[in-house]
Amino acid sequence: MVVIKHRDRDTGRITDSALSRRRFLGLLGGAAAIGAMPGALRKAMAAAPTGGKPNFVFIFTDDQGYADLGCFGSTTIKTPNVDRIAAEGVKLTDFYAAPVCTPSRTSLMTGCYPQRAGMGNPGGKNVCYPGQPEGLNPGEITIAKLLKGQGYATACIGKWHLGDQPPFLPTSHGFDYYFGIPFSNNMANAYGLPPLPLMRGDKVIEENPKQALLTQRYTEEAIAFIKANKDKPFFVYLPHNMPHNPVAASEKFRGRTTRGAYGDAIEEIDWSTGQILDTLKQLGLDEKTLVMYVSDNGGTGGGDNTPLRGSKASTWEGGIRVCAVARWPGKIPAGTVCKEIASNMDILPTFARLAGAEAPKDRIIDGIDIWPLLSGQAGAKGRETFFYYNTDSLQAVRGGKWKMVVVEQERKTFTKLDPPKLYDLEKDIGETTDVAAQNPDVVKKLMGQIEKCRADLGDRGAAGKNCRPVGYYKDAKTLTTKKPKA
Ligand SMILES: [Ca+2]
Repeated sequence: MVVIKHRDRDTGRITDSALSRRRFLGLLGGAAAIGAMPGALRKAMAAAPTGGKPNFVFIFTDDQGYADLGCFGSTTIKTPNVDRIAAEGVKLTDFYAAPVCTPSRTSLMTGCYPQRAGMGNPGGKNVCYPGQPEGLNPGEITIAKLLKGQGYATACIGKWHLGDQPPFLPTSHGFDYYFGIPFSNNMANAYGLPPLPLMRGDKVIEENPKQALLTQRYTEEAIAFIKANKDKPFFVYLPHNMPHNPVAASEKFRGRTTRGAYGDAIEEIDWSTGQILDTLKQLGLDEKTLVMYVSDNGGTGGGDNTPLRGSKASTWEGGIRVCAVARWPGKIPAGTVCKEIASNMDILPTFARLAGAEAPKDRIIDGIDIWPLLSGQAGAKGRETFFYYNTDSLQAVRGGKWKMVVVEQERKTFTKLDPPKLYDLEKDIGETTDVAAQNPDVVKKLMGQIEKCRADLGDRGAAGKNCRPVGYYKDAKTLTTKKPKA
């Protein structure tokens, strides 16, 4: 039982309301119920969740389409476990990442626009390549470093893609443990590159691991880490290599969908997610753990981004707006939908706050604390703006329901638009009809934002005044070497 002191506003009489634990947790979980709570409790709730430091499990998929989850409308791929996260938590419809892997992961790790952290286009490339001297600067403060500072056990299991040289690896960026492939699963033999490395810590333990077994192996590693660290707060970052090309699923999942290997791989990731949820439940950690599931960018090839336009590697919504769900029983109200603008930059300030840490104060952090959104606080607002970059090209801005595009992309051609185009995403989520001419005031306001951002973060050919340097390692070499032909 939980007893709450309650002063009646009219009579001034103090009464006790006894609630069962179940009802109490139900109250904590209900957005509507928060408004009906006694004032002191409501205030405490708004300030911070109670009950010690929560665990975090952040599942990140690679190139999964916006519509390729049951809870985002898929009828061809079954994802009951991820759907359960949404049903028992929150679905975020307007969650943004970046058009491709490396910048997206930079945002997640640093709480910043990738350009801010020097990783918008490291070494002039769209993503990090094997043996490249550039990577995430060791001077950056990652979410893993922050949580480690709060006593968390931290693991990165899967695809890293923020540099494969010693100072850039997960174990140099705040993770106690690393297991996985440090870049994309296609960056190997077929592209004239050395064999694909599978690493544990900072050592290569295998070359060219079987792609079809990656999801299963990552799942086993994640579960083992959770079990080993069940008695202290932990942060498990699980960036799957799947469903990135060459996409593959283990035998049990092959042929399960009409969507080929892509659909099978997502159903296997869904199984993996179920295994993790089951483990948390068995260990009694459900109510102590925030689980989040997000794609790193839009779908491509086999992916389905309906109803969004475009796909991966573009700043059309289909390239950069991603499926996202989060669950924390008793803290995040069940079955809620958040349509406010949020992004993977916002994870660092949010997790930091929940863990009792502060986001870094000695540098610009672009992320905002979205706990009020996730926890369904009445009137909570998301980001006021979101800027769309493709490598170092500033292409669009979103403010409220409006998206203004200044550079339009058709395949690899970027075209500067003058005048810009304006889309009302509330009425026209597919970005079909330019309404700039009818809304000159909106265009003017958003153009001011674009100009500010251009000075701050830069734009093709012009450096931003507030960007930090990319990391550089002069003795860079690939983790594996090509075998001479026999
Ligand atoms: Ca990706």
